[in-house]
Amino acid sequence: MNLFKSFQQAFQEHKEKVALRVPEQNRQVSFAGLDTMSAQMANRLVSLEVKPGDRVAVQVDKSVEALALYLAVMRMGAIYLPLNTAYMPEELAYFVSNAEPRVVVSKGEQIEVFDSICQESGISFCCVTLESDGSGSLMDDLSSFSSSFETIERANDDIAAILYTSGTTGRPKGAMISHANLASNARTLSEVWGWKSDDVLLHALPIFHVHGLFVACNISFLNATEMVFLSKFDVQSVLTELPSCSVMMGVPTFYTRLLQEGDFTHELSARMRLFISGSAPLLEETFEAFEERTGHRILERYGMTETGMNTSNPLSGERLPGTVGLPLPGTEVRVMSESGKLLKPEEVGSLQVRGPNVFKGYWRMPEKTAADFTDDGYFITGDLGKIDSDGYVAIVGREKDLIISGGYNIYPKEVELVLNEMPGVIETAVFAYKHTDFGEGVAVAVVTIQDQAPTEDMIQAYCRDRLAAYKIPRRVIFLDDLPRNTMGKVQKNILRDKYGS
Ligand code: MLC
Ligand code: AMP
Repeated sequence: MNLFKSFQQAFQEHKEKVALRVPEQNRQVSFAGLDTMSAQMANRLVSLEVKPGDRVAVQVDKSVEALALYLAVMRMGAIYLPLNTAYMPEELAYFVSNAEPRVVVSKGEQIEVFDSICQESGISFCCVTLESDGSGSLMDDLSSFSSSFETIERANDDIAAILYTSGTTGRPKGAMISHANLASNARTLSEVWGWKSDDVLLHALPIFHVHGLFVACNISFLNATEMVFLSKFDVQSVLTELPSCSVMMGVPTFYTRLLQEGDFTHELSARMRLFISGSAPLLEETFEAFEERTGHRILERYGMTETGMNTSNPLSGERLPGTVGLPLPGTEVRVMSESGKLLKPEEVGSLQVRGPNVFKGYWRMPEKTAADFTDDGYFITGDLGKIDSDGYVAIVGREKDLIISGGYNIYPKEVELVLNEMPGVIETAVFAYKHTDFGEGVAVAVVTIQDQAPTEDMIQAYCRDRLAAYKIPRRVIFLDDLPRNTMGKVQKNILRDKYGS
């Protein structure tokens, strides 16, 4: 069924309860208020001729209204397609031409970009605006729309959202996530994390990815619990709001940044019952320093855009640093050898997952979908891992060529394809270097044409015009040749060893 029905049931039981507290705007929104706003937005989208199954692409700043829009799209049976606000025009053009949305919601400053995408691609969609302060054409006269909306029936396998995730070919793929995928994950996580009716979640993540949207918001909606809604992770705001919260979710960078603050103490987190980390590896030293400072053992879990959450360290029971915990109830995790043999405890191999949380496939890419699933229905994650004899999963590396920087994924191929087109560049190899704040940073080795070689600044400026800013290589190394093995394949391990620390 439509997941929104489960949310609405909870909202109706807690109409006057605070759903969102926004300290930066000194504003509170109740569950009744959120329900009304999303109903009016759903009616507005209907007036824009959005129908069930249509895509609504959204590239806006984090706000109460943006979250209500997510609910509006879900309740009307359309497909929500969130886009990172850092994406540049060329990246957006690809998403739009691939997804063919009926409506695009963006900031006013992006309207020209989407208008020209519309003209150049020949795909017709309607553009409306939404600003970070909640103004914009989406909101104009919103109160004139009915505040009731009958939730559209959806089958379990109907798609609720498409989230783009880049691939090793450099061509992003739209992961189709169903109502049932989202529902099962939100219910399971509520249970395993012992969600309480008086929990208050400190929300400082972006809402265009799985972590901040599906994990954080869906659990809060399903249980009708309050979120303290910060526009972004700002360490001072987090320190100010922490004393009134009981749960926080973050990428490891959140925790390393908090630890750098002398003001971050045990007392400040006295009401906190749970700090959750994911999206990137949490260093054991961070786990230990955090426990020493606050008395809390961070609960690390493991997930993906395609699968939602797969494993979690336990709420009660041993939280083992360096592991991502146990498979969630209903989710199967296995480790396979290259030849497709099931490996024994402690043996390292390819991590594969199966369960109600696993997505339906890549939008309009049946071959890519087929390639990423085994015959018996396991999704091949591209992560390398092992499982110990107690069932704890540890991620020890990646089969896929991927950099995770501050919780954002960067596929080297995507950056290489852009730079290989740059005048004066012969070839490039993008790899990760150790970054104290983001865990990994983006480095590039560049081979240039003599006498036409661009400078480091020119390379970064070229990327800035074409790629989201977090993908720009911050370390540039000029080489005469890239290291290659006898098959001619670039040896990124050599680059990482030499230039990656
Ligand atoms: C910002 N910048 C980054 C970056 N974030 N560069 C590399 N990696 C990052 N993660 C760059 C900006 O482009 C800008 O560059 C400069 O840093 C300052 O930008 P900022 O916006 O002021 O940065 P800041 O607010 O400090 O952001 C850092 C951060 C943020 C860690 C708070 O990146 C963040 O919220 N990350 C969370 C990502 C997330 O939600 N991941 C979940 C994916 S879901 P310049 O050059 O323009 O100055 C998933 C599944 C799962 O993975 O398991 O959860
Ligand atoms: P994304 O495609 O953005 O959903 O990122 C998914 C990837 O993030 C996974 O395949 C892992 O490589 C990584 N990831 C998520 N959680 C963790 C974690 N707790 N530890 C290590 N890697 C993680």
